[in-house]
Amino acid sequence: MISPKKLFILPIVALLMIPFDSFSQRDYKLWLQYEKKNNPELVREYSSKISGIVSLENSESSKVALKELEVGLNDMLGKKIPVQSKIEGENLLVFGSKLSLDAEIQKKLSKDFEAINKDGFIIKTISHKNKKHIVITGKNDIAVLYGVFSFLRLVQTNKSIDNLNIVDSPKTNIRILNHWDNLDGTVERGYAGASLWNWQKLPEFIDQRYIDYARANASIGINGTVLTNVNANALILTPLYLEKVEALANVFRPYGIKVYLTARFSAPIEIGGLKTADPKDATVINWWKEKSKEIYKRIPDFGGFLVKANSEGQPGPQNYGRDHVDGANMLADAVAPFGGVVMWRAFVYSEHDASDRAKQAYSEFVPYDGRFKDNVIVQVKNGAIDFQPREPFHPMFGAMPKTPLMMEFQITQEYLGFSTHLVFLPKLFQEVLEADTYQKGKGSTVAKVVDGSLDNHKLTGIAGVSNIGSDINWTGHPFAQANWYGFGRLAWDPYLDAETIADEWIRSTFSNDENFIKPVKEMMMDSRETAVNYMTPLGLHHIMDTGHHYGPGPWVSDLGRPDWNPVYYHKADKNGIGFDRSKTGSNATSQYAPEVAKMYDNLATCPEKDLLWFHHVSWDYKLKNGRTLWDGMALKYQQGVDQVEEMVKTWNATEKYVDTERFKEVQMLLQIQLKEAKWWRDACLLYFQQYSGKQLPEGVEKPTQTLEHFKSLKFPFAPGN
Ligand code: GCV
Repeated sequence: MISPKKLFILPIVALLMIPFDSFSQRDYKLWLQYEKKNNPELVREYSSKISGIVSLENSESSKVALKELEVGLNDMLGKKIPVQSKIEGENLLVFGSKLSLDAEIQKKLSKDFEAINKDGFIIKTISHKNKKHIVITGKNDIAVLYGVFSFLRLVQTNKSIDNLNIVDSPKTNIRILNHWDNLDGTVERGYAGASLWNWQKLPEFIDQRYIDYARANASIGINGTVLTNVNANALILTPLYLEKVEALANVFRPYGIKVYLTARFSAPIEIGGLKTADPKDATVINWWKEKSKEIYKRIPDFGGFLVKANSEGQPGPQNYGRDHVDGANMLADAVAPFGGVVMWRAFVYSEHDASDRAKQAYSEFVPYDGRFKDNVIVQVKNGAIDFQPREPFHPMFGAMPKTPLMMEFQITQEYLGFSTHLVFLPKLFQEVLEADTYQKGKGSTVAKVVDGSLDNHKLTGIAGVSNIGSDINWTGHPFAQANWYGFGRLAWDPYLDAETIADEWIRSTFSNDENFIKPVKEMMMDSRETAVNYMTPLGLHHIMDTGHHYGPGPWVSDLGRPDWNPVYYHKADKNGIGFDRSKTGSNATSQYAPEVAKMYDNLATCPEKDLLWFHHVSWDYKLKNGRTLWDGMALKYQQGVDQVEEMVKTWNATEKYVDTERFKEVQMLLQIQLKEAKWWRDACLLYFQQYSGKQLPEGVEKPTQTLEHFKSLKFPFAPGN
């Protein structure tokens, strides 16, 4: 018999025997869990179609693909699948690029090869010498790697692999993460720990994280990374750092990920010893040419530069009386001989321009249409202000047909509750991509602008401001991993819908059990609207607290620039609330195509979700549901809180389907979200009530704190600032 004392000690010993990382492994493994299938029938079914793996090539990328197949299939099917280099036997999983395939197979797939682009892949069940096999192929080994991940996803999500016939190509060519990572290891707007890049230990020390990062990105088709913050530091372009960048590029290459850097416009002065950074000055032009040559000597597949110029204090061509075209084209000439591109950001608004901030980027950039060099792509945020919980699509989309425009989404949740709030962003991304610009009549969606199909552009791209950091779970919140995943999937195919993405992600990350998937998917799908409800309902925007943007701050009115103050955006007064951007106001609506402008201009047709973005309406304005604006707004705030309560309940009911660590993590985070949703509701309603002068309608909980209390809250060390 075991003594009571031993009974007490045993669990502790057992606990100590668990390797440290098994606590965190699941979180760390992202959507590449490769969970063992517990359905023997399914295992039998898959095994019967994959009796062996045939790797036809030996490149670094093929080795990565082979390892992935071995790890993935062995883990999921719970047995070792033999690997061979020749097609001998039947029901083999054969992979390799076009030229490695035997002539007969190539011929069989010739139509499919015609249909795919450089990064596209084919996954097909074929009959070869009277034996059935599954072939994964593409025009090069990176495309094959994408095919391999896609095949593994089929198995991860319990899909059939019978008679496969998948022919898939990405619709954009630059699918890129923007890291706002500083050289000192901090991350601007980063809420998941420090920067992944350990500049001090590079180039000699290659953190396993770099490899796992590349692998995760490749698995969703991301093919580029900008390592440094757009608020740039010129030092990254010095030999000391370029050597480190080169080391990272070497790690990422087999995964098909190109490295890009941010170019500080004043670098020729700061690190080049020149007196000017004027883009028309011959010494400056030459300096960038030489710098590019130096970079490409180290990194032959270097992607190019991302530039934030003359925006929020960053230097740019306007410092020398030049314009954005002059600046972008000068850099474009420097990287063109090496096949590089320049991604020039359109996030500009000026303290010297008194016009509506939402109009400024369009006003400045649209006249440049058609003047940029071929290897310049203009990077435009999804909305005209700044990554708000909801913004109408940016009017530049649909207004510059002669210029390739790339989308900039923000994956990190600067204005959406940091990494503590569960907000599934693909819903937001999809809403923007589906928006109709009417540039060429109905159906001219933002997605068609971005994938180049509307105006026949060859250079296309989607960027996402990364939410990745050194946290064990990469993104701070286990569900924020879904935003990284979803971004990659939408960058590959901007027409995918958020629900499909959520489904894939849940299955690959947590479980294939329908009892888990259904409620969790619903929770994810509603989560973005929930956040809008408790933060900025009915078109409100930019009412977050100052600087760090953490929590509500609708009262802030004392910042140096009018357009940095929340009061600039909501314009609440005794008469009502909202920013009049219609014909009677700033006329920002006129920047859209006539059909869209008309819809937004007219109170009767302006979608209520965008109401206060475009109109200043009275507190008694009647909403479509018959409520007054004040009551409707108050009820939306309350609804947001109620929805978070529901999320808490939904999650609590999932305990038996999830490992304890992730279950608890999400549970704790949801409690914070609930607390903060109430904070948002109470602070905003108390503040706006001063102007509406009305009681809270029935059904809205009374605040338990005063407005003064909320105003007194200060967060000097809020992360990411
Ligand atoms: C990198 C917003 C953010 C800034 C960010 C800027 C940008 O203003 O608050 O942190 O700077 O956007 O996108 O350049």
